[in-house]
Amino acid sequence: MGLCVLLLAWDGLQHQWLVLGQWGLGGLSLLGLLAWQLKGLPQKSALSPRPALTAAMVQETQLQTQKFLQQVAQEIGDETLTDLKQRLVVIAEDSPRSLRFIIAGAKRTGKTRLLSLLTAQAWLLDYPPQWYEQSFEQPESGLETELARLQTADLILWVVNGDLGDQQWQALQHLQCQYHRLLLVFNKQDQYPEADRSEILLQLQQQCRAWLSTDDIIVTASAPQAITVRRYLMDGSITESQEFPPPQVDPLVERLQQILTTESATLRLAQQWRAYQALQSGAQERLNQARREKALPLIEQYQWLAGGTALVNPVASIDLLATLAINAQMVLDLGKLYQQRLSLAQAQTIAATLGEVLLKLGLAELSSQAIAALLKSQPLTYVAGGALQGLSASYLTRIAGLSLVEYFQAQPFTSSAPLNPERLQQAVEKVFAQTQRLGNLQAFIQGSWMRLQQALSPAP
Ligand SMILES: Nc1nc2c(ncn2[C@@H]2O[C@H](COP(=O)(O)OP(=O)(O)OP(=O)(O)O)[C@@H](O)[C@H]2O)c(=O)[nH]1
Ligand SMILES: [Mg+2]
Repeated sequence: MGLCVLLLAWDGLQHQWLVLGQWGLGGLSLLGLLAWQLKGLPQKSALSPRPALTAAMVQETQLQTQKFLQQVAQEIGDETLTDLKQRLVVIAEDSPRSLRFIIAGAKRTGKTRLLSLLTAQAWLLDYPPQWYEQSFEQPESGLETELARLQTADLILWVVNGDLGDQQWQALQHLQCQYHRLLLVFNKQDQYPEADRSEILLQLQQQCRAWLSTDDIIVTASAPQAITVRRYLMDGSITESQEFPPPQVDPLVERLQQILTTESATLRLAQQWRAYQALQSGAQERLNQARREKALPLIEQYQWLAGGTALVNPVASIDLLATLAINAQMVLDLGKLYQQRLSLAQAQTIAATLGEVLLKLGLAELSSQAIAALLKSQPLTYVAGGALQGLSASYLTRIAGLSLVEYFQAQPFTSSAPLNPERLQQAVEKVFAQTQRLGNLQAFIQGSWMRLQQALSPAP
């Protein structure tokens, strides 16, 4: 725009250059518009391609998994991990087996037709591949479940009939990050005229160029449409008939034969690598579960402590209430449970940050209001002020405690990593969203109120 203004001024001064100036203005405006358009386009964030998988890398992953299982076993008991340890041995043995090929893609893209053509081929191997079909639904909430169903595939043939949608593109990226071998099959090519077909192919190649070689994007027609064939007979008459051209899958079969001859070992390595990763996640889940079971009673203790204090000594502001609710000792205790090496000063910083997050997100205010509204419908009004503060403090302690559990859970084993306030905030948001449902809050209030009264009543 600045350049346009300059050109305008220059244009006014130099009359003899009028025509050229107008061209310049027009051109610059067009350029500006183009740049604006390009900038406005959503930028796809491409995951960077993984380095090629080697036997040494898989061995390293095996050792890591073994070590991790040992660490977890030390903490939660050997017997809880017996099955996972057995699985570790089975994966390492890697006994001969057929490779699993999954034909995946959106509905009605021609997967079943391809499957029947490919299973009919003679795959001259001791263990011919096993074929499966898997429809890819456009998931509304996350890709995870869809991708999990492809986890066992050694090779995925992803079938499209044209452009690759955004979600499919993301799915493919995630799959390649998990070392899944991918082939992109552009099927039903007979539906397009030659020029459009080349253009779509080029676009697919461009979209996936960071992690898929052009050899792995293959054009097929698994069941071409019938075409009308016109024959001119000797007597001058014309007959017309419908004929089905033969399927065109030869390039795909060739590519698959090539992969089977040259890459079988790598495909098996990748499957081993994924199996070790799955084993680690399995162990991590059990560890989280066991730690959570220990963390909950601990959080409850601090809940009653904060609730009781606020009930007896109501504080003047919501800020003070948040401070009272989050105790550095709770951070230390939970940190210890999650094998985080925290000093008292670090625990205090975390407690203060948590308090700030609760206030910043307006959660302290919000939960206090929600509790006040619920209290109005309960026969507790005679102590409403104290009750409101006690219950709010308990509730905030609970949210803070559960957020810490969420936060520590994602930290590596015995870590002394510095606090990441952003991740802490995400943990708080997640926990708050889970606990905020009305039924949960109501149940919490009923349970807590009884508990707080018990804590207050003088011992017999
Ligand atoms: N024109 C054309 N049609 C095809 C081609 N391949 C398959 N079809 C047609 O597409 C339709 C769907 O084919 P299927 O093989 O059942 O597709 P699918 O992906 O298994 O479908 P779902 O299992 O329902 O998701 C059928 O009517 C096929 O005849 C092709 O190469 N060209
Ligand atoms: Mg099908």
